[in-house]
Amino acid sequence: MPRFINVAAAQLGPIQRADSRRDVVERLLAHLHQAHAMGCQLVVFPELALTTFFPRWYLEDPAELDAFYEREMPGAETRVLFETAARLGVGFYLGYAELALEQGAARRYNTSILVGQDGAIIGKYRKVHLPGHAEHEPWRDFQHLEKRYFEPGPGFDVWRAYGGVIGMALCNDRRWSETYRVMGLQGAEMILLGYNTPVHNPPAPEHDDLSMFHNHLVMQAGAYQNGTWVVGVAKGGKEEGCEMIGGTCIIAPSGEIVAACSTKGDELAIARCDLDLCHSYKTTTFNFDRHRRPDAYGLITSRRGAIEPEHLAA
Ligand code: ING
Repeated sequence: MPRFINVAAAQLGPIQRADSRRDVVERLLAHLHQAHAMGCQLVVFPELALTTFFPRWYLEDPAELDAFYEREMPGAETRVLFETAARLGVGFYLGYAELALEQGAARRYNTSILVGQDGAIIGKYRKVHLPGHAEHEPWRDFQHLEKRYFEPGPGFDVWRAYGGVIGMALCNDRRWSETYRVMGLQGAEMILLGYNTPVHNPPAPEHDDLSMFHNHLVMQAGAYQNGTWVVGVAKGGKEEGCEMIGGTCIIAPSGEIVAACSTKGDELAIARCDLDLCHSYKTTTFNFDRHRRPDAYGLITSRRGAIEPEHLAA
């Protein structure tokens, strides 16, 4: 029995600071309804899909900062997403800023959830790789304070859902090969990830012209090297003066991009994903049990003992 998921990669254009949760949820609902009309079972939204990318600012007022987080999920303004999912039979992945009370303390995470076609939460993921910096760095055109506003998550999981094995990641996670391998070793057949990526990277402006190349390079490699589908979904366009890349796409286990957005606004890229295509790679080229050698590279798990280039060692 073939296992297909009709997936909608639901790209968002900019979310400005003044846009309310209600404004944004209306856009997400439009995506859900359009995806349903196109026969999709799963909709993948971007990272921090309910607010503007607020880590671009150094916010000193705790109340101003906390307003960007969700204290409950679903909450009053997002419940309609879950109700609509259940009514239409269309589940979703949603990225958002989570404020959790754990052992009486407020903990803040860059989070995503996977919601089933019945509107129930299947799993939650908290971003592992937090890029940027923790202190105000005024030299930058804009800040990237994820290390200040979020705690790192504990790791990567996969869930049995949608007839297959689904994993989640967020944005900078996609640049690290370990992200895909850790989920690949757990049997991932489809990895969902949203991203908010500025074109300009202040520490390395020489990379700016390659931002879209790097975006696709890492996701296509991750898909192929682990025989898994990868769905990468952008929040793109000029958001509070900051140009963000688009590049939303659905990538097959072959590493090929099979669907992509061509704008930087609210747009669906849709593909009929055959989960059994994973088998062709997981049982041959990337048959981990037959070909992988963890005994040969298990010793090097950190930079300890790295050889520095001569000019750096001086
Ligand atoms: N954004 C960026 C990302 O990893 C970044 C940060 C941009 C890192 C450019 C390196 C180069 O796509 C988030 N939110 O992680």
